[in-house]
Amino acid sequence: MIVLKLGGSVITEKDRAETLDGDALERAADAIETALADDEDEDERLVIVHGGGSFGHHNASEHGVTTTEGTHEAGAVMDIHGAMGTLNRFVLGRLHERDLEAVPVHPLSTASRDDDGDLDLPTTQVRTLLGEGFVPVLHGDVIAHAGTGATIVSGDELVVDLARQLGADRIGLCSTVPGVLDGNDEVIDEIVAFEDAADVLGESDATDVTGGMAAKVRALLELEAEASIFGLEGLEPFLAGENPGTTIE
Ligand code: IP8
Repeated sequence: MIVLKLGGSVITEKDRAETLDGDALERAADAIETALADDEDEDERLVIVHGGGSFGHHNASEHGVTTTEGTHEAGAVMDIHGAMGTLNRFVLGRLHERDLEAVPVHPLSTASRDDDGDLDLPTTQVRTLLGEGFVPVLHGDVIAHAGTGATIVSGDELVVDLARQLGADRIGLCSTVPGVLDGNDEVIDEIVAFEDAADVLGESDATDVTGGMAAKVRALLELEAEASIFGLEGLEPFLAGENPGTTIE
């Protein structure tokens, strides 16, 4: 079973509010279609999570909402969730055009955080959808947070939690870069400890309320399953079982 994250910066123009990168999304959808068509036994289960990019992050920062700073205003929740819902419909639309049985799972309606900020993401729905042959498509969202109102849950956090709960075999993060880059802009093939790449792991440069590459690597290192970070050109090879980009053990 594979958990795949489509980075928000990959499928949107990240610096222009609510602007889709239609070509990139088409390419991603083509790669997913190819992978599922090649899966003769139909046993390759896939869960997709997408990030926000220019949908969601701008709304979240306008309302001062982060993963820890919450809001008690329904209008703010609707703004952020609405933007993510719009992007989710774009993603689903491209998958449906390819006859893939993709259905949305909105974290606002299922997930929450406790007083300590720990995520509770019920997965019965996702498991059942998978068992029935659907491709669940989740997204970063705004969710209920005990004592804080509502805060952001990033796609990365969902990927890590889903991978752990569902016992994913492989995790893929499709990003704007071809992998984690070293000081000479070369892809680091493998990271087994944060220290392997600590000096090159900076923060994300555009508006991103949920952290950059460093946060991704830290979270993936905690997982049992092997994870890969790769660019759009790596998506098809990844889904075909190869290890493009950076492998995080
Ligand atoms: O792009 C965050 O998801 P991410 C979504 O995976 C928001 O960090 C800001 C609602």
